[in-house]
Amino acid sequence: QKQYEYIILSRPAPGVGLVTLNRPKALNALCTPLFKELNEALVDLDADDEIGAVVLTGSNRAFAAGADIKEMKDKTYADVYKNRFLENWSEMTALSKPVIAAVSGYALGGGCELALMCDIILASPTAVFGQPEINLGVIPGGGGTQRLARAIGKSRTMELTLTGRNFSAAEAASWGMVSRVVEEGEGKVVEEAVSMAGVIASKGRLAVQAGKEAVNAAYELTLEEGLKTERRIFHGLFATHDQKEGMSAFAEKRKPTWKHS
Ligand code: CO8
Repeated sequence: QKQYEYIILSRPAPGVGLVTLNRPKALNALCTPLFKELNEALVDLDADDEIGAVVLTGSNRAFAAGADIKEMKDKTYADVYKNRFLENWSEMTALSKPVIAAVSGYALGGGCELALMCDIILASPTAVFGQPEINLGVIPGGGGTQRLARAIGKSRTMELTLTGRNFSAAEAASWGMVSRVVEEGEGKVVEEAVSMAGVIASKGRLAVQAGKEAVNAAYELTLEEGLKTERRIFHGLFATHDQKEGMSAFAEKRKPTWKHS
């Protein structure tokens, strides 16, 4: 297995990959080498036949406190434009397998945007979200204005982007940005996320991949195109072993055995 400096990789349950951001001294600030490792690990897990779903988490104190401000502060326009700064951050949105963010503590700036790039977000009651970039003289650059607006609507996103105020796990849940707030306790949110990932990993992988693809299409297409896309993907699943197996198992009152083919 590869050696990483800023992340920890583990397999806490069958079919589940867990990536833990591990830069505690900087509250998991997302420096370039950290993001490079994260992208590499996620691509490897996505290609791993043993893995059905991935959990991404940080520490109890911080999911991630944002992009690394100290790394960014002296960059010029020429630097960031020429080197296409942050463009690779969204590579993880191209993964086929679902990624669940288990958020505890600070998820600020790029940290909040990282959570928003995941497919499902679970939050601990201690989670603190925010897009504080306005306080640094900039705006979100990792999709904050776009993904947050789609997740919670224009007025709230505008307020949060322009005031930079933090928002709580309870607010995030009531606005539908996170699936739910789990019960209090250190490690609980990771436990819940791993358990959810385990459930997803126990399904047929092709159907899970198709479900993710279809839901994501809702964010890119018109309703008509989206419905058509959904139907095409649905139709496509009739070419799989797992569709025959899943429906036969139901008719025969037994548990299906997925072959992921
Ligand atoms: N970058 C670099 N270092 C950081 C960051 C950061 N974002 N956040 C915290 N740290 C460091 C601190 O400098 C400190 O280091 P040191 O001990 O060497 O002084 C250490 O982490 C601990 O932090 P604090 O002492 O500040 O801890 P507190 O508990 O007092 O405060 C806070 C915690 C409130 C989270 C505070 O650290 C803070 O405000 N951090 C900055 C939050 C922020 O503004 N984030 C947004 C950054 S901009 C951004 O993310 C742009 C996104 C770009 C696109 C992303 C694409 C996905």
